[in-house]
Amino acid sequence: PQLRRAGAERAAGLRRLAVDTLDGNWEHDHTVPSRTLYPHQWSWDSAFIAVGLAHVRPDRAWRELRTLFAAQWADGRVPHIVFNPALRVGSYFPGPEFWDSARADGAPAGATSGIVQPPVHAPAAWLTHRRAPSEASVRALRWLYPRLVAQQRYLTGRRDVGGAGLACLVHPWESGLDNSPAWDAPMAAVPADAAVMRAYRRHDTAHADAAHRPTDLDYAQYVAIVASYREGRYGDDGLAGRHPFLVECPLLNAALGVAEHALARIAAVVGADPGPHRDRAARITATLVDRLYDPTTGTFHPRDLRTDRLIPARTVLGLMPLILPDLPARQVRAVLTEACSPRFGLASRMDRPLPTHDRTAPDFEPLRYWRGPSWLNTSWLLWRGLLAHRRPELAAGLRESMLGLVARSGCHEYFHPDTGAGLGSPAFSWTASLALDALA
Ligand code: 9YW
Repeated sequence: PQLRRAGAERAAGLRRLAVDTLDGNWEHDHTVPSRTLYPHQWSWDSAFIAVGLAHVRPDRAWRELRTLFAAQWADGRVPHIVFNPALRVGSYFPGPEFWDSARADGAPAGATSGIVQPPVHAPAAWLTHRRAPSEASVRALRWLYPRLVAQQRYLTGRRDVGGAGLACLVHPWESGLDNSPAWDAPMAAVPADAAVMRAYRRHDTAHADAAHRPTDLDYAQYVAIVASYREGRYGDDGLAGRHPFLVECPLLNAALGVAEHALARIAAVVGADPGPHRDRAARITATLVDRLYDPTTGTFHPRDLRTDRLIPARTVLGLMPLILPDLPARQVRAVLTEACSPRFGLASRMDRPLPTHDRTAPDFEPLRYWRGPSWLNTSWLLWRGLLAHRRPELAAGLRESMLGLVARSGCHEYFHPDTGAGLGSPAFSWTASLALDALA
Protein backbone atom coordinates (compact mmCIF):
# COMPACT_ATOMS: atom_id res chain seq x y z
CA PRO A 1 0.00 0.00 0.00
CA GLN A 2 2.86 2.39 0.73
CA LEU A 3 4.30 1.77 -2.73
CA ARG A 4 0.91 2.27 -4.27
CA ARG A 5 0.51 5.56 -2.42
CA ALA A 6 3.95 6.70 -3.64
CA GLY A 7 2.91 5.78 -7.19
CA ALA A 8 -0.34 7.71 -6.92
CA GLU A 9 1.50 10.73 -5.51
CA ARG A 10 4.01 10.62 -8.33
CA ALA A 11 1.21 10.45 -10.89
CA ALA A 12 -0.63 13.38 -9.30
CA GLY A 13 2.59 15.45 -9.24
CA LEU A 14 3.32 14.64 -12.87
CA ARG A 15 -0.20 15.51 -13.89
CA ARG A 16 0.00 18.88 -12.14
CA LEU A 17 3.35 19.69 -13.74
CA ALA A 18 2.12 18.70 -17.18
CA VAL A 19 -1.10 20.73 -16.93
CA ASP A 20 0.80 23.77 -15.61
CA THR A 21 3.24 23.49 -18.51
CA LEU A 22 0.44 23.33 -21.08
CA ASP A 23 -1.46 26.19 -19.41
CA GLY A 24 1.70 28.29 -19.35
CA ASN A 25 2.23 27.76 -23.07
CA TRP A 26 -1.39 28.44 -24.10
CA GLU A 27 -1.62 31.53 -26.32
CA HIS A 28 -5.26 32.61 -27.02
CA ASP A 29 -6.03 29.99 -29.66
CA HIS A 30 -3.04 27.66 -29.77
CA THR A 31 -0.18 26.34 -27.68
CA VAL A 32 3.42 27.37 -28.32
CA PRO A 33 5.88 24.46 -28.17
CA SER A 34 8.12 26.56 -25.91
CA ARG A 35 7.89 30.24 -24.91
CA THR A 36 11.60 30.84 -25.43
CA LEU A 37 12.64 28.65 -28.36
CA TYR A 38 9.48 28.24 -30.42
CA PRO A 39 7.04 31.12 -29.87
CA HIS A 40 4.67 30.41 -32.81
CA GLN A 41 2.41 27.43 -33.65
CA TRP A 42 4.00 24.25 -35.02
CA SER A 43 2.07 21.67 -36.97
CA TRP A 44 2.91 18.28 -35.51
CA ASP A 45 3.41 19.79 -32.05
CA SER A 46 -0.25 20.84 -32.14
CA ALA A 47 -1.34 17.29 -32.91
CA PHE A 48 0.67 15.87 -29.98
CA ILE A 49 -0.57 18.71 -27.77
CA ALA A 50 -4.22 17.99 -28.64
CA VAL A 51 -3.78 14.37 -27.54
CA GLY A 52 -2.78 15.53 -24.04
CA LEU A 53 -5.25 18.41 -23.84
CA ALA A 54 -8.04 15.92 -24.60
CA HIS A 55 -7.54 14.54 -21.08
CA VAL A 56 -7.85 17.86 -19.28
CA ARG A 57 -9.17 20.63 -21.57
CA PRO A 58 -10.89 19.04 -24.58
CA ASP A 59 -12.25 22.40 -25.76
CA ARG A 60 -8.67 23.63 -26.10
CA ALA A 61 -7.63 20.46 -27.92
CA TRP A 62 -10.20 21.21 -30.63
CA ARG A 63 -9.29 24.89 -30.68
CA GLU A 64 -5.64 23.94 -31.20
CA LEU A 65 -6.46 21.84 -34.26
CA ARG A 66 -8.92 24.36 -35.68
CA THR A 67 -6.39 27.17 -35.45
CA LEU A 68 -3.81 25.08 -37.26
CA PHE A 69 -6.16 23.97 -40.02
CA ALA A 70 -7.45 27.51 -40.50
CA ALA A 71 -3.96 28.16 -41.93
CA GLN A 72 -4.16 25.27 -44.42
CA TRP A 73 -3.20 26.18 -47.98
CA ALA A 74 -5.60 25.84 -50.93
CA ASP A 75 -3.64 22.80 -52.19
CA GLY A 76 -4.20 21.02 -48.87
CA ARG A 77 -0.77 21.48 -47.34
CA VAL A 78 -0.74 22.20 -43.63
CA PRO A 79 2.21 24.51 -42.98
CA HIS A 80 4.75 23.45 -40.40
CA ILE A 81 4.72 26.89 -38.74
CA VAL A 82 1.79 29.28 -38.37
CA PHE A 83 3.22 32.63 -37.36
CA ASN A 84 1.66 34.67 -34.60
CA PRO A 85 1.23 38.16 -36.09
CA ALA A 86 1.28 39.72 -32.63
CA LEU A 87 4.95 38.86 -32.11
CA ARG A 88 7.59 41.36 -33.08
CA VAL A 89 9.57 40.78 -36.27
CA GLY A 90 12.71 38.79 -35.61
CA SER A 91 11.39 36.77 -32.67
CA TYR A 92 12.15 33.52 -34.49
CA PHE A 93 14.47 32.55 -37.29
CA PRO A 94 13.44 31.68 -39.96
CA GLY A 95 10.46 34.01 -39.60
CA PRO A 96 7.63 35.22 -41.89
CA GLU A 97 9.87 37.56 -43.88
CA PHE A 98 12.12 34.61 -44.73
CA TRP A 99 9.32 32.27 -45.82
CA ASP A 100 7.44 35.01 -47.68
CA SER A 101 4.33 32.82 -48.04
CA ALA A 102 2.28 35.77 -49.31
CA ARG A 103 3.89 35.38 -52.75
CA ALA A 104 2.80 31.76 -53.12
CA ASP A 105 -0.48 30.72 -54.76
CA GLY A 106 -3.12 29.48 -52.39
CA ALA A 107 -1.38 30.50 -49.16
CA PRO A 108 -3.69 31.76 -46.40
CA ALA A 109 -3.96 35.43 -45.45
CA GLY A 110 -1.73 35.07 -42.40
CA ALA A 111 1.98 34.27 -42.63
CA THR A 112 3.06 30.61 -42.54
CA SER A 113 6.00 28.50 -43.61
CA GLY A 114 5.73 26.66 -46.93
CA ILE A 115 6.68 23.14 -45.86
CA VAL A 116 4.88 20.43 -43.88
CA GLN A 117 5.49 18.03 -40.98
CA PRO A 118 4.36 14.42 -40.43
CA PRO A 119 0.54 14.19 -40.72
CA VAL A 120 -0.21 12.95 -37.21
CA HIS A 121 -3.31 15.15 -36.98
CA ALA A 122 -6.04 12.70 -38.02
CA PRO A 123 -4.96 10.14 -35.39
CA ALA A 124 -4.73 12.99 -32.86
CA ALA A 125 -8.25 14.14 -33.73
CA TRP A 126 -9.52 10.59 -33.40
CA LEU A 127 -7.85 10.08 -30.00
CA THR A 128 -9.22 13.43 -28.82
CA HIS A 129 -12.76 12.48 -29.80
CA ARG A 130 -12.48 8.98 -28.34
CA ARG A 131 -11.19 10.35 -25.06
CA ALA A 132 -14.05 12.84 -24.65
CA PRO A 133 -16.85 12.21 -27.14
CA SER A 134 -19.53 14.92 -27.14
CA GLU A 135 -21.70 16.90 -29.51
CA ALA A 136 -18.90 19.42 -29.68
CA SER A 137 -16.35 16.77 -30.62
CA VAL A 138 -18.59 15.46 -33.41
CA ARG A 139 -19.01 19.03 -34.69
CA ALA A 140 -15.25 19.49 -34.57
CA LEU A 141 -14.70 16.23 -36.49
CA ARG A 142 -17.22 17.36 -39.13
CA TRP A 143 -15.27 20.58 -39.63
CA LEU A 144 -11.91 18.84 -39.68
CA TYR A 145 -12.74 15.82 -41.84
CA PRO A 146 -12.61 17.46 -45.31
CA ARG A 147 -9.49 19.35 -44.27
CA LEU A 148 -7.73 16.19 -43.10
CA VAL A 149 -8.71 14.53 -46.37
CA ALA A 150 -7.24 17.47 -48.31
CA GLN A 151 -4.02 17.19 -46.28
CA GLN A 152 -3.73 13.51 -47.28
CA ARG A 153 -4.53 14.31 -50.89
CA TYR A 154 -1.74 16.90 -51.01
CA LEU A 155 0.82 14.48 -49.57
CA THR A 156 -0.08 11.50 -51.73
CA GLY A 157 -0.68 13.66 -54.81
CA ARG A 158 1.67 16.55 -55.42
CA ARG A 159 4.21 15.15 -53.03
CA ASP A 160 4.39 11.71 -54.61
CA VAL A 161 7.59 12.62 -56.42
CA GLY A 162 8.74 8.98 -56.49
CA GLY A 163 5.51 7.99 -58.25
CA ALA A 164 4.90 4.91 -56.11
CA GLY A 165 2.25 6.29 -53.77
CA LEU A 166 4.37 7.58 -50.88
CA ALA A 167 4.95 11.21 -49.93
CA CYS A 168 8.39 12.73 -50.08
CA LEU A 169 10.11 15.27 -47.87
CA VAL A 170 11.53 18.34 -49.57
CA HIS A 171 13.36 19.50 -46.44
CA PRO A 172 14.78 17.73 -43.36
CA TRP A 173 12.59 20.05 -41.23
CA GLU A 174 9.59 18.26 -42.73
CA SER A 175 10.59 15.07 -40.96
CA GLY A 176 10.35 16.77 -37.57
CA LEU A 177 13.77 15.24 -36.79
CA ASP A 178 15.74 18.11 -38.28
CA ASN A 179 19.34 17.01 -37.96
CA SER A 180 18.86 13.24 -37.69
CA PRO A 181 21.86 11.24 -38.96
CA ALA A 182 19.32 9.86 -41.44
CA TRP A 183 19.71 13.08 -43.43
CA ASP A 184 23.51 13.20 -43.51
CA ALA A 185 23.85 11.32 -46.79
CA PRO A 186 21.28 13.32 -48.80
CA MET A 187 22.47 16.55 -47.13
CA ALA A 188 26.02 15.88 -48.27
CA ALA A 189 24.80 16.55 -51.81
CA VAL A 190 23.16 19.87 -50.90
CA PRO A 191 25.36 22.80 -51.87
CA ALA A 192 25.91 25.09 -48.91
CA ASP A 193 27.69 28.29 -48.63
CA ALA A 194 28.51 28.88 -44.97
CA ALA A 195 28.62 32.58 -45.85
CA VAL A 196 24.85 32.47 -46.41
CA MET A 197 24.36 32.28 -42.67
CA ARG A 198 26.16 35.58 -42.12
CA ALA A 199 23.12 37.30 -43.56
CA TYR A 200 20.93 35.83 -40.78
CA ARG A 201 20.94 35.69 -37.04
CA ARG A 202 19.95 32.41 -35.41
CA HIS A 203 17.84 32.72 -32.28
CA ASP A 204 17.90 29.13 -31.13
CA THR A 205 21.50 29.35 -29.93
CA ALA A 206 20.59 32.32 -27.74
CA HIS A 207 18.13 30.13 -25.81
CA ALA A 208 19.82 26.73 -25.95
CA ASP A 209 23.40 25.48 -25.79
CA ALA A 210 24.90 25.62 -29.30
CA ALA A 211 26.54 22.24 -28.67
CA HIS A 212 23.05 20.70 -28.41
CA ARG A 213 21.65 22.28 -31.57
CA PRO A 214 22.16 21.77 -35.31
CA THR A 215 25.40 23.33 -36.55
CA ASP A 216 25.84 26.52 -38.61
CA LEU A 217 26.62 24.37 -41.64
CA ASP A 218 23.33 22.52 -41.13
CA TYR A 219 21.55 25.87 -41.01
CA ALA A 220 23.28 27.12 -44.17
CA GLN A 221 21.95 24.03 -45.96
CA TYR A 222 18.47 24.37 -44.43
CA VAL A 223 18.36 27.92 -45.74
CA ALA A 224 19.61 26.90 -49.19
CA ILE A 225 16.92 24.21 -49.54
CA VAL A 226 14.15 26.61 -48.54
CA ALA A 227 15.54 29.21 -50.96
CA SER A 228 15.24 26.70 -53.79
CA TYR A 229 11.65 25.78 -52.90
CA ARG A 230 10.65 29.41 -52.29
CA GLU A 231 12.11 30.39 -55.66
CA GLY A 232 9.43 28.23 -57.29
CA ARG A 233 6.85 29.73 -54.91
CA TYR A 234 6.54 26.40 -53.14
CA GLY A 235 5.15 24.74 -56.25
CA ASP A 236 5.65 20.98 -56.48
CA ASP A 237 5.70 20.53 -60.25
CA GLY A 238 8.97 19.19 -61.59
CA LEU A 239 10.60 18.82 -58.16
CA ALA A 240 12.40 15.66 -59.29
CA GLY A 241 14.51 17.59 -61.77
CA ARG A 242 15.33 20.66 -59.73
CA HIS A 243 15.08 20.19 -55.99
CA PRO A 244 18.21 19.43 -53.90
CA PHE A 245 16.57 17.26 -51.19
CA LEU A 246 13.94 14.59 -51.92
CA VAL A 247 13.52 11.75 -49.47
CA GLU A 248 10.79 9.24 -48.59
CA CYS A 249 10.71 9.01 -44.79
CA PRO A 250 9.41 5.98 -42.85
CA LEU A 251 7.89 8.15 -40.12
CA LEU A 252 6.07 10.59 -42.40
CA ASN A 253 4.70 7.74 -44.49
CA ALA A 254 3.75 5.59 -41.51
CA ALA A 255 1.85 8.62 -40.18
CA LEU A 256 0.19 8.91 -43.60
CA GLY A 257 -1.05 5.32 -43.31
CA VAL A 258 -2.21 5.67 -39.71
CA ALA A 259 -4.03 8.84 -40.75
CA GLU A 260 -6.08 6.83 -43.28
CA HIS A 261 -7.02 4.35 -40.53
CA ALA A 262 -8.07 7.26 -38.31
CA LEU A 263 -10.00 8.86 -41.20
CA ALA A 264 -11.92 5.63 -41.69
CA ARG A 265 -13.03 5.88 -38.05
CA ILE A 266 -13.80 9.58 -38.36
CA ALA A 267 -15.71 9.03 -41.62
CA ALA A 268 -18.02 6.61 -39.81
CA VAL A 269 -18.82 9.30 -37.23
CA VAL A 270 -19.43 12.14 -39.69
CA GLY A 271 -21.45 10.07 -42.14
CA ALA A 272 -18.85 9.63 -44.87
CA ASP A 273 -17.68 6.39 -46.47
CA PRO A 274 -14.85 4.68 -44.53
CA GLY A 275 -14.15 2.22 -47.36
CA PRO A 276 -11.79 4.33 -49.49
CA HIS A 277 -9.74 5.23 -46.41
CA ARG A 278 -9.29 1.56 -45.54
CA ASP A 279 -8.18 0.83 -49.09
CA ARG A 280 -5.72 3.69 -49.08
CA ALA A 281 -4.35 2.66 -45.69
CA ALA A 282 -3.68 -0.87 -46.96
CA ARG A 283 -1.96 0.50 -50.05
CA ILE A 284 0.28 2.84 -48.08
CA THR A 285 1.37 0.06 -45.70
CA ALA A 286 2.15 -2.29 -48.58
CA THR A 287 4.12 0.38 -50.44
CA LEU A 288 6.02 1.41 -47.31
CA VAL A 289 7.11 -2.19 -46.77
CA ASP A 290 7.99 -2.57 -50.41
CA ARG A 291 10.03 0.62 -50.71
CA LEU A 292 11.46 1.37 -47.26
CA TYR A 293 12.01 -1.99 -45.56
CA ASP A 294 15.42 -3.59 -45.99
CA PRO A 295 15.35 -7.36 -45.33
CA THR A 296 19.13 -7.42 -44.90
CA THR A 297 19.20 -4.90 -42.05
CA GLY A 298 15.76 -5.91 -40.76
CA THR A 299 14.62 -2.34 -40.33
CA PHE A 300 13.09 0.58 -42.23
CA HIS A 301 15.23 3.26 -43.88
CA PRO A 302 14.45 6.49 -45.70
CA ARG A 303 14.84 6.35 -49.48
CA ASP A 304 16.85 9.09 -51.15
CA LEU A 305 14.95 9.77 -54.38
CA ARG A 306 17.93 11.49 -55.96
CA THR A 307 19.97 8.27 -55.86
CA ASP A 308 17.02 5.87 -55.51
CA ARG A 309 18.89 4.20 -52.63
CA LEU A 310 17.97 3.44 -49.04
CA ILE A 311 19.92 5.55 -46.53
CA PRO A 312 21.96 3.16 -44.36
CA ALA A 313 21.82 5.04 -40.99
CA ARG A 314 19.78 3.14 -38.38
CA THR A 315 17.84 5.81 -36.54
CA VAL A 316 14.65 5.72 -34.49
CA LEU A 317 12.82 6.56 -37.75
CA GLY A 318 13.28 2.91 -38.70
CA LEU A 319 11.08 1.80 -35.78
CA MET A 320 8.21 4.17 -36.50
CA PRO A 321 6.25 1.96 -38.95
CA LEU A 322 5.19 -0.05 -35.88
CA ILE A 323 2.42 2.56 -35.49
CA LEU A 324 0.73 1.00 -38.53
CA PRO A 325 -1.91 -1.41 -37.19
CA ASP A 326 -1.70 -3.49 -40.37
CA LEU A 327 2.08 -3.81 -40.51
CA PRO A 328 2.72 -7.43 -41.57
CA ALA A 329 3.89 -9.85 -38.85
CA ARG A 330 7.35 -10.26 -40.38
CA GLN A 331 8.08 -6.52 -40.20
CA VAL A 332 6.56 -6.28 -36.72
CA ARG A 333 9.00 -8.93 -35.55
CA ALA A 334 11.90 -7.23 -37.31
CA VAL A 335 11.15 -3.82 -35.80
CA LEU A 336 10.82 -5.36 -32.34
CA THR A 337 14.17 -7.11 -32.76
CA GLU A 338 15.78 -3.83 -33.81
CA ALA A 339 14.11 -1.91 -30.96
CA CYS A 340 15.16 -4.48 -28.34
CA SER A 341 18.74 -4.67 -29.62
CA PRO A 342 21.55 -2.72 -27.89
CA ARG A 343 21.02 -0.05 -30.54
CA PHE A 344 17.78 1.13 -28.90
CA GLY A 345 17.49 -0.90 -25.66
CA LEU A 346 13.71 -1.36 -25.55
CA ALA A 347 12.83 -3.75 -22.69
CA SER A 348 10.09 -4.47 -20.19
CA ARG A 349 12.42 -2.82 -17.66
CA MET A 350 14.55 -0.20 -19.34
CA ASP A 351 17.73 0.99 -17.71
CA ARG A 352 18.09 3.90 -20.15
CA PRO A 353 15.53 5.83 -22.22
CA LEU A 354 14.89 5.18 -25.90
CA PRO A 355 17.44 7.17 -27.95
CA THR A 356 16.78 8.78 -31.35
CA HIS A 357 19.82 7.21 -32.95
CA ASP A 358 21.61 3.87 -32.80
CA ARG A 359 23.63 3.95 -29.55
CA THR A 360 26.30 1.73 -31.03
CA ALA A 361 26.91 3.97 -34.07
CA PRO A 362 30.13 6.00 -34.13
CA ASP A 363 28.16 9.18 -34.88
CA PHE A 364 25.82 8.81 -31.89
CA GLU A 365 25.85 12.15 -30.04
CA PRO A 366 24.19 12.08 -26.60
CA LEU A 367 23.67 15.85 -26.43
CA ARG A 368 22.89 16.98 -29.95
CA TYR A 369 19.18 17.27 -30.61
CA TRP A 370 17.99 14.45 -32.90
CA ARG A 371 21.36 12.68 -33.09
CA GLY A 372 20.97 10.65 -29.91
CA PRO A 373 18.95 12.33 -27.13
CA SER A 374 15.67 10.81 -26.01
CA TRP A 375 12.48 12.61 -27.08
CA LEU A 376 9.02 11.90 -25.76
CA ASN A 377 7.25 12.00 -29.11
CA THR A 378 9.23 9.21 -30.76
CA SER A 379 8.94 7.15 -27.56
CA TRP A 380 5.21 7.81 -27.42
CA LEU A 381 4.72 6.77 -31.05
CA LEU A 382 6.59 3.52 -30.40
CA TRP A 383 4.56 3.00 -27.21
CA ARG A 384 1.32 3.40 -29.17
CA GLY A 385 2.66 0.95 -31.74
CA LEU A 386 3.47 -1.60 -29.03
CA LEU A 387 -0.06 -1.29 -27.65
CA ALA A 388 -1.55 -1.66 -31.14
CA HIS A 389 0.48 -4.82 -31.73
CA ARG A 390 -0.32 -6.20 -28.28
CA ARG A 391 3.08 -6.14 -26.62
CA PRO A 392 1.93 -5.07 -23.14
CA GLU A 393 5.19 -5.84 -21.30
CA LEU A 394 7.36 -3.85 -23.67
CA ALA A 395 4.76 -1.06 -23.75
CA ALA A 396 4.77 -0.94 -19.94
CA GLY A 397 8.58 -0.77 -19.86
CA LEU A 398 8.66 2.09 -22.33
CA ARG A 399 5.85 3.95 -20.56
CA GLU A 400 7.65 3.66 -17.24
CA SER A 401 10.83 4.95 -18.82
CA MET A 402 9.00 7.96 -20.36
CA LEU A 403 7.27 8.87 -17.11
CA GLY A 404 10.53 8.36 -15.21
CA LEU A 405 12.22 10.96 -17.41
CA VAL A 406 9.56 13.55 -16.71
CA ALA A 407 9.37 12.70 -12.99
CA ARG A 408 13.11 13.07 -12.68
CA SER A 409 13.82 16.04 -14.95
CA GLY A 410 10.54 17.81 -15.71
CA CYS A 411 8.91 18.62 -19.05
CA HIS A 412 12.13 19.15 -20.96
CA GLU A 413 12.30 19.19 -24.73
CA TYR A 414 14.67 16.21 -24.83
CA PHE A 415 16.74 14.16 -22.42
CA HIS A 416 20.25 12.81 -22.10
CA PRO A 417 20.00 9.23 -23.34
CA ASP A 418 22.25 7.86 -20.56
CA THR A 419 21.54 9.98 -17.49
CA GLY A 420 18.00 11.19 -18.31
CA ALA A 421 19.06 14.78 -17.53
CA GLY A 422 16.78 17.40 -19.12
CA LEU A 423 18.03 19.21 -22.23
CA GLY A 424 16.73 22.03 -24.44
CA SER A 425 13.63 23.96 -23.43
CA PRO A 426 12.63 23.22 -19.79
CA ALA A 427 8.88 23.70 -20.39
CA PHE A 428 8.12 21.91 -23.62
CA SER A 429 4.50 21.34 -24.56
CA TRP A 430 4.52 17.95 -26.27
CA THR A 431 6.56 16.43 -23.44
CA ALA A 432 3.84 17.57 -21.02
CA SER A 433 1.04 16.50 -23.28
CA LEU A 434 2.31 13.03 -24.13
CA ALA A 435 3.19 12.38 -20.48
CA LEU A 436 -0.46 13.18 -19.67
CA ASP A 437 -1.61 10.68 -22.26
CA ALA A 438 0.77 8.00 -20.98
CA LEU A 439 -0.45 8.61 -17.42
CA ALA A 440 -4.12 8.19 -18.30
C1 9YW B 1 13.81 24.40 -34.78
C2 9YW B 1 8.86 22.87 -32.50
C3 9YW B 1 9.80 22.24 -33.48
C4 9YW B 1 9.47 20.75 -33.71
C5 9YW B 1 10.56 20.05 -34.51
C6 9YW B 1 11.90 20.31 -33.86
C7 9YW B 1 12.15 21.81 -33.72
C8 9YW B 1 12.43 23.85 -35.02
O1 9YW B 1 11.11 22.39 -32.95
O2 9YW B 1 12.30 22.43 -34.96
O3 9YW B 1 13.97 25.64 -34.74
O4 9YW B 1 14.74 23.63 -34.62
O5 9YW B 1 12.93 19.69 -34.55
O6 9YW B 1 10.27 18.67 -34.60
O7 9YW B 1 8.25 20.62 -34.36
O8 9YW B 1 8.82 22.16 -31.30
